[in-house]
Amino acid sequence: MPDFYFASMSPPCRAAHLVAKAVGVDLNLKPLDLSKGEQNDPDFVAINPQHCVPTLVDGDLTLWESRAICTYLASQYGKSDSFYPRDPKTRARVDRLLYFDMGTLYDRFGKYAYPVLFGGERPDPAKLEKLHEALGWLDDLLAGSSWAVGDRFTVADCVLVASVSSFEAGGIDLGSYGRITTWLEKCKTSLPGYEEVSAQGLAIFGGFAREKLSK
Ligand SMILES: N[C@@H](CCC(=O)N[C@@H](CS)C(=O)NCC(=O)O)C(=O)O
Repeated sequence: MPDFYFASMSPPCRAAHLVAKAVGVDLNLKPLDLSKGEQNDPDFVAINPQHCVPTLVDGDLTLWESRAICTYLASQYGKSDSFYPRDPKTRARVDRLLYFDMGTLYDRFGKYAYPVLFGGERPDPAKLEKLHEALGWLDDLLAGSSWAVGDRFTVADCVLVASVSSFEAGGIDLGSYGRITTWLEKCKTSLPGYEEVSAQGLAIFGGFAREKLSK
C-alpha cells in the first residue's frame, strides 16, 4: 500500500487523495501538521528534500508534485483508462486543465490570498480581479460537457475541485459562474469519497481564510 504524506488543509493533497478514492487504491495515510513544521523533520526531508506535501511513496517510487501523483495513481491503479484517458487528444484536454490549474487558476489564488493569510497584507483588488478572470476562463471551458473533459470524471475534476472548493471556503464569490457552481455541486455529490477527503480541511481553511480575505 503506498504511503501518502499529506495535510488535509492542502488543496494539492486533497486532489491526489480524491484520485486515490476514485481509482480505489488504499493509501497508508501519514498526516503532517504543517503549522508545527512537521514537513521539516529530518525523517521527512530524507524522503522529500523539497519538504512539501503531498508526497507518495510506492515501492521504489517516491513522488511529489500533486498533479504527477494524480496521473500516476490513475495510470497505475485505474481499472480503466477513464480517469486519465489514453486517447492523445482527450488526454491533452485533461493535461491542459492540470497545467491551467497549477500555472494560472491556483497560482492566481495563491498570489491573491497567501500574502493576506500568511504575510499580514490587505487583500489586493487587482489580484482578485486576475483570479476572477481565470474563473471566467474555467467557466467557459466547462461549456458543453458535464465534467471538466467530456462526460466522465477525470483527474482534471479532482484537481480543479480541490482548488475551487478552497476558493469557495475562503469566501470567493462564485455566484456569477453558473457552469462552475453546477459542476462544483456535482463534484461534491458524485466524486467518490469527496466528503471524507475534503470536509475537515475545507472547514479549517475556511475558518481562518474567510474572515481575513473579506477585510
Ligand atoms: N506544486 C506542488 C505544491 C506543493 C506545496 O506547496 N505544498 C504545500 C502545502 S499546500 C507544502 O507542503 N508546504 C510546506 C512546505 O513547502 O514546506 C504540488 O502541487 O504538489
